[in-house]
Amino acid sequence: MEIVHRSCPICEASCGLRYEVHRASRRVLSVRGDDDDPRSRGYVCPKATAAGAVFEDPDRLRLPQRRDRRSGSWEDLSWESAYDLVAERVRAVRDAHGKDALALYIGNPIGHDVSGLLAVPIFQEAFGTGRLFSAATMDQMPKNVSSAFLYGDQWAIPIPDVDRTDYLLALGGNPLISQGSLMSAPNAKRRFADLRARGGRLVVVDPRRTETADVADRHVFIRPGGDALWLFALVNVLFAEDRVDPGRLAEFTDGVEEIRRLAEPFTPEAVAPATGIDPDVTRSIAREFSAAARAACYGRIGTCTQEFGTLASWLVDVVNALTGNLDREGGALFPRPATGQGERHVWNGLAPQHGRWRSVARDFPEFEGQLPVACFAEELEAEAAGDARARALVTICGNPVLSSPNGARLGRALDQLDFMVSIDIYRNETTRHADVILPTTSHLERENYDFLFQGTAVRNFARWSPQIFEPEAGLPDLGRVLLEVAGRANGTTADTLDELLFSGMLATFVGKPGTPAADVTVEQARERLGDERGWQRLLDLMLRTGPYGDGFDDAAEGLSLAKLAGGSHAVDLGPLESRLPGLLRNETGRLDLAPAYVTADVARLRGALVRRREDGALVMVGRRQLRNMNSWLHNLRPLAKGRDRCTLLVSPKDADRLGLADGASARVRSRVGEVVARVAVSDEMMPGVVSLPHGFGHTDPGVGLSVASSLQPGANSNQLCDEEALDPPSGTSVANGIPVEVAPL
Ligand SMILES: Nc1nc2c(c(=O)[nH]1)N[C@H]1C(S)=C(S)[C@@H](COP(=O)(O)OP(=O)(O)OC[C@H]3O[C@@H](n4cnc5c(=O)[nH]c(N)nc54)[C@H](O)[C@@H]3O)O[C@H]1N2
Ligand SMILES: Nc1nc2c(c(=O)[nH]1)N[C@H]1C(S)=C(S)[C@@H](COP(=O)(O)OP(=O)(O)OC[C@H]3O[C@@H](n4cnc5c(=O)[nH]c(N)nc54)[C@H](O)[C@@H]3O)O[C@H]1N2
Ligand code: SF4
Ligand SMILES: [Mo]
Repeated sequence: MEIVHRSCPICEASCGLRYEVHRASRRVLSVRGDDDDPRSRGYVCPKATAAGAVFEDPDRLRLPQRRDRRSGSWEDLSWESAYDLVAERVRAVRDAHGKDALALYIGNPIGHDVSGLLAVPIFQEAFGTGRLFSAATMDQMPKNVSSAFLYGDQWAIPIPDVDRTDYLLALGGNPLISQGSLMSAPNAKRRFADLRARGGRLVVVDPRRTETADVADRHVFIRPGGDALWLFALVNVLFAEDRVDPGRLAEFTDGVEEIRRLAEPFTPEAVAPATGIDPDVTRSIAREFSAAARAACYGRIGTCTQEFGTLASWLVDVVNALTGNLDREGGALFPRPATGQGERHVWNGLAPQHGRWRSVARDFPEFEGQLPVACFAEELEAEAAGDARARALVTICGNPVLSSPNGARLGRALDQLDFMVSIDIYRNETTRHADVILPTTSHLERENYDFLFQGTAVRNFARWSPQIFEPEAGLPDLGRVLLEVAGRANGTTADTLDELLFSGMLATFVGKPGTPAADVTVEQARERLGDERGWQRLLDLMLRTGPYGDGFDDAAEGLSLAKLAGGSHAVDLGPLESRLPGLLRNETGRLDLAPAYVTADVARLRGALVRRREDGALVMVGRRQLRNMNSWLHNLRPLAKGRDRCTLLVSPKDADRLGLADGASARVRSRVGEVVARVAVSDEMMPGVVSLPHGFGHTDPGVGLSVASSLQPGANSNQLCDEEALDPPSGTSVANGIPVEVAPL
């Protein structure tokens, strides 16, 4: 028996875990919270067992699989023949139809695998396709767009300083369940209790009285999609009552007057019908927020995947900025990743890129290289995209048939492809359509570094996690598979791409003024990093040149991969600190708080002011639950067992009106689809709003998820999500606020 410490690879919180393992028998004996982890301090949720359970899951794929299109049966392939087959088919499609005939979809778990994150840019470049889709346009893309135009970096996202604030105004997030997102905060419950214990207040704005609302000082129901209107009303009150004071930001911030003008129509009275929020409540929250010594406004999924996602995401930062809470302690601050990717010297000098090309079927512009996932299916269809359609697809760690709009249509479109390859550890609703599935290591079979979530955490940290088990049957890391596929499809090798990546990164990170490696030459850095290829070398380079790095001096205090690997817990790098204006990536060094790209959408928002809701009209929102992680943990018995969790929450008023009994089945219909779900009547729902979790719908006979299909299949809520409904500036789908009709079955 051995004790190994690792971070949890399931959600953003990345809690520190303590595994008890028996390596010889390849068994995980227990998983507990790591009391000595400075971030999570012993916290765990039920999903913490998942890494072990996935490792042991007999349904997890260990060898490449090939599907016979005629019989539908699957056979094992060797790695060599799988790579060669994929390369040959990809090349054939590209040669016949051009680069854009290839499409890529990238899903969420790549965020938990540094090998994949570091390889994916070169993979994308090697494919060179304009048809890149990802889970981002069902997630944080509106925040990326807002940050791209405010700060010049789509990943410069201000994170609420939850541990030091006196007033947290949270819209459209449920951190008690999610453990915070774009606010990675293990044990959110404890943090909120501490906030209240020091005299602070937590206010939650959500169409559902969530678990977070239950521990808050105040909960306010809001009509889905109403956040931009309501945040503008807060801004309106701040100006009307002379409460605007950007503080230190005033010196380098423009656009405040324009915001005053834009906010004029959005008085608390004007937004009340559309938001459902009493003007007195709006005024009192604006007053409390501006009066608090330190306050943070925060928005998450409910403010992003909705009709006005970009405006709402932008206004969250505007409210913070106007009250002097942006970029200050106890407000919202920018993290500083140890790997240096947010540093100014990494900037390529370009303004945010968008509209360089457009989707074929809908003529929708790309943003920073991505097209909306709402356009995914149609770009593959002969009917919609004609001869210019995509004919081959690579999916990487994603299950868009369950996670993106109108999965049934997407499923049919996948079957029109000439060739599809999925890099994934399961045969699920999406990957079952592939011709080849390439599995990669599961979490305990690989080393990892918490790369992405350094940029979203409430304190700066660095965390290395060791491999616990040797990969089974020679399973490669995700990063290696990406390089092998990209290399072979381009007549080169994975090692050549690795070297290309390395030399490019050396040029970017080494010898830059103001960094620990300012005086180091590329040759010296190369020598100190050694010849061993692979992502570890790339990561070491980033760490040693990063803001906390040792500058390649082993004797210095700073970070290196070796130093991190010598410890067993996360390294705490301190609280978030002010970074403006130095962080801004533009030539002027000034913050434009009212960027034209974003404010252009205010005209559309004004239209929502006059819209009147029909009596009895219902909209649907989603919700996350403690034992789910999007679609992919339902095959683990400990997480899937128990009562039906894919229930439709309905307020007593609506249930009464519609004749829906608690526990009975209901038919839920939208413009694009229909699902059946069991009703749970609950006064936690705002009247006029129903809630159904996403990620379920494991009813497809072709999937290899024996537990999910039998224990907790549920219904695919995205069957109701309309691919035509999106937030235009970001291309993000309206997954919250879907017009639906509900009737007893
Ligand atoms: N209606 C509605 N829809 C939503 C949302 C919502 O709130 N409401 N949320 C959206 C959000 S925020 C997200 S992030 C997306 C997620 O959307 P996706 O990323 O498309 O879906 P997941 O369910 O996370 O699927 C993850 C896939 O990765 C695979 N996988 C897991 N671990 C590994 C690994 O270590 N290696 C490899 N190679 N594969 C792995 C799993 O088998 C699975 O196929 O869903 C979005 N969809
Ligand atoms: N247990 C668990 N944890 C997770 C995940 C998971 O699947 N399970 N997924 C992870 C991922 S990928 C992500 S992105 C994060 C998401 O993290 P969160 O955003 O914290 O999680 P959600 O439960 O989706 O919360 C969205 C909330 O928005 C509300 N809402 C819906 N529409 C509106 C609206 O128009 N306005 C407002 N103000 N609120 C609205 C919903 O009622 C819901 O309470 O969680 C991460 N953590
Ligand atoms: S909250 Fe749960 S799933 Fe997320 S990192 Fe922590 S233990 Fe893992
Ligand atoms: Mo997400």
